[in-house]
Amino acid sequence: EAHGSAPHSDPAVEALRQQILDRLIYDVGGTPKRASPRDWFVALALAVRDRVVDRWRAANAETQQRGDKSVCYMSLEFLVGRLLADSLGNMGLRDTARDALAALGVDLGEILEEEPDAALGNGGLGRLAACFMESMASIGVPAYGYGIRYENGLFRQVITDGTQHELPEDWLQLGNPWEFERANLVYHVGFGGHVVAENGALVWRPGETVRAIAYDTPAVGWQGHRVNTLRLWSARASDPLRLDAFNHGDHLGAQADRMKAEAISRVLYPGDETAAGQELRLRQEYFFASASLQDILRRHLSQYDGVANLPEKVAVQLNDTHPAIAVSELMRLLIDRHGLEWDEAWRITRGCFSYTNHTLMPEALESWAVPLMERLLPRNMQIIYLINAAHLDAVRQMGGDDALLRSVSLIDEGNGRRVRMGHLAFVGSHHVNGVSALHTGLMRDTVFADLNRVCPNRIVNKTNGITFRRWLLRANPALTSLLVDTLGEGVQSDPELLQGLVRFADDAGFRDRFAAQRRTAKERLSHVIADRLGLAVNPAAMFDVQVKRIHEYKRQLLNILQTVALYNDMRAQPTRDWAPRVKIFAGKAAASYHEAKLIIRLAHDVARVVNNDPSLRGQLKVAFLPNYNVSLAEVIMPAADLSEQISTAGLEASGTGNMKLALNGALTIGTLDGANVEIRERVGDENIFIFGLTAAEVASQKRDGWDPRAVVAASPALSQVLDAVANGVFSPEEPGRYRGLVDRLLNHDNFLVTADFDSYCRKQEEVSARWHQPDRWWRSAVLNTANVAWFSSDRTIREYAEEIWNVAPR
Ligand code: DL6
Repeated sequence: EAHGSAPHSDPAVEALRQQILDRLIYDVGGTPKRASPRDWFVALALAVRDRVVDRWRAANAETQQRGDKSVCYMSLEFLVGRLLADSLGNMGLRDTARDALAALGVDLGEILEEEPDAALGNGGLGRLAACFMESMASIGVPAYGYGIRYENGLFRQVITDGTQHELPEDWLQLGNPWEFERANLVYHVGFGGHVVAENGALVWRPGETVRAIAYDTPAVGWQGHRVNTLRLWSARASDPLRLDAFNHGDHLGAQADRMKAEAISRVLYPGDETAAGQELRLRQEYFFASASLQDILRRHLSQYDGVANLPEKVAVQLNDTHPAIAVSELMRLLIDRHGLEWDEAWRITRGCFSYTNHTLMPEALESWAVPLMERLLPRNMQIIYLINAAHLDAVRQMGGDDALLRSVSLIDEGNGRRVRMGHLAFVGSHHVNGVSALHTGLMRDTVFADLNRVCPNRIVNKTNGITFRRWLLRANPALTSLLVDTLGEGVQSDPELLQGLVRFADDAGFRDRFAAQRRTAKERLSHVIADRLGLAVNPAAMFDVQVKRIHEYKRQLLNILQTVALYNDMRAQPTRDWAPRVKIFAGKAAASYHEAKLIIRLAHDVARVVNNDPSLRGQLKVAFLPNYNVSLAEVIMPAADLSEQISTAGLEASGTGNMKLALNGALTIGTLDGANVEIRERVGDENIFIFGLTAAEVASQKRDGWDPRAVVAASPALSQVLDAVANGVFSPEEPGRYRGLVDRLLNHDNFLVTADFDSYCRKQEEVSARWHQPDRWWRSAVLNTANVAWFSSDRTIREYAEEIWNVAPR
């Protein structure tokens, strides 16, 4: 055989083997003898992509031919992670690829590790967008995901001496075999300049124009059912080089325009503490909104005579307020470029858009200073004023008083005039949704109460979901094979079949098999902990896991303080039969979020003391795994016994890690917050550990005023813990390191850590007691997996399709 390996007897394997070799030789330019694992990864990815492309073309052609409505999911974030395992799994090629590579002397597992994560998102919101892309393809909803092709995704977290450092994540450094650069799909996006009257019309003359170039990545559905497009925009300068300046020796200045334009797609979420950072963020939002809408209109007009039927053919979902400027931009394009009258343009705009809210935290509700908008997007600002005038007129006609007008206005007059992007998205959409039942209720009752009054019935709920293909089938092959053995192959396609596990929950043999698969996953995670931290943990111990962004409202601090309390108790009562635990943390703090970074530091300081205390005899370990990303999540989720979902009630919109962990059989300890409420409804009260104040209690306690010092004084355990932390027991080299942190708790405690502490510790005692009864523990674990099918993102997408988008899955 020409390339030094023999043909395989299975024709499917042989075909793929040959295709991989061809790709290696003709695209990568390698030879089998000298190919690196990275070369093999690229060769395999390209071979798989070839097969995906045929389905992709067919799906697009069919949608166009039938005139089906499609969804445009606009999101500044798509936290995709790796794609090779996903594509192989969904195309049913995993075994074939393993054998084809083996025939070439290459190990598939090793090759999969070569792929860098596409980390084009911060956390839940971005990962939700990625799960939705997979689900839309899987259930046959024609869709485009629109976003930005950031050269640097979410930063790489490096921790030295407990301190987080942010390094650039250079995922494109070695190229990206999945994407197609569409050099012929280029749009111009303007910034700045002036609006002038010409021949009775207003014309925007931008001061600067940036080109948006499309990069397409196929999004493959389950069993290759459908392939959709993730279209990400890259920014290029219109004039990359000022040749005169260059020739006069100003080599850097000659490229300044290029740097400025390309900065738009350089990094995900540029720091916005400076005015320059804020402006860059707004440029990103407008750049991707404008390019995406121009693309949508171009595609529509290539098929239809006009834009009147756009709402029948396209549903545009705004993922949070980041793309909200699209509302005024579509108006601008329809009026200025396509010559529509205002009313018709507004009918089309409102007919197309719907908006998802992902947070009620005041600091996350976007607004832009009017002067910045006027300078950067002068025509859009005019249009926003006009939308607002019409909107406020309607409210006035309904009898709205000044207070109501002020509250529902798109312009916040209270803080130096700012455009409220949530209001713009709300007013420009036919539906607005929250992401869990509790969150949607709070939207109606709090932040959007007045808008809800003037636009009744616009707010609906769509509880989040996760794709089971990635978070169960791929992440947890051991559990999946047990499920397939027990419930049949069909369970991979139809999560409702998981219900069939209920009757096995009381079967001791099954529970043992369930626990045994868990053990496999825990051993794998133990190796990762040993590799990355040099820490030996016992896979038989309870793996108590909190993995998510580090944020005060998510209350990693509560977990750390409970860890210290447990540490104190274990030392005070060394002979008690403690449930051995490994406390596992992972997550990134925003670069400028000092309190969150201090929490990371505290976790490390506590870990150092606890992990080195021989008196515990290994009963308690603390591991903070650095650089949490999708790939690491895929290792942690299957290995967790206890899932920490302990946010201050009312503040976590939904959570999706809670769903991933419950699906893999972890028991939740949590507050009645976000989707925890709905998880409890499904798994049953006896299979979840709920503690703490409810959202209503949190609100009334804050309203009535409360004294955290009194709460601490009444809790001996908490007093002891805070004393130790404040006095440098965990930071002897800098005893005052946590004094400020403890003072903040005693004086303000905005996230009610002290208020929930005792209730949390009592619940943790119940958790330990349950761990001592393996029959009961594993029964609960099985019932978690059995009862969470509803949290499949296929269900979420079906609801969006039917109730918001009016799109028929095929
Ligand atoms: O909806 C996805 C995800 C929820 O599960 C989380 O509860 C929520 O915190 C997150 N929201 C954001 C919004 N951030 N901003 N802006 O990430 O959305």
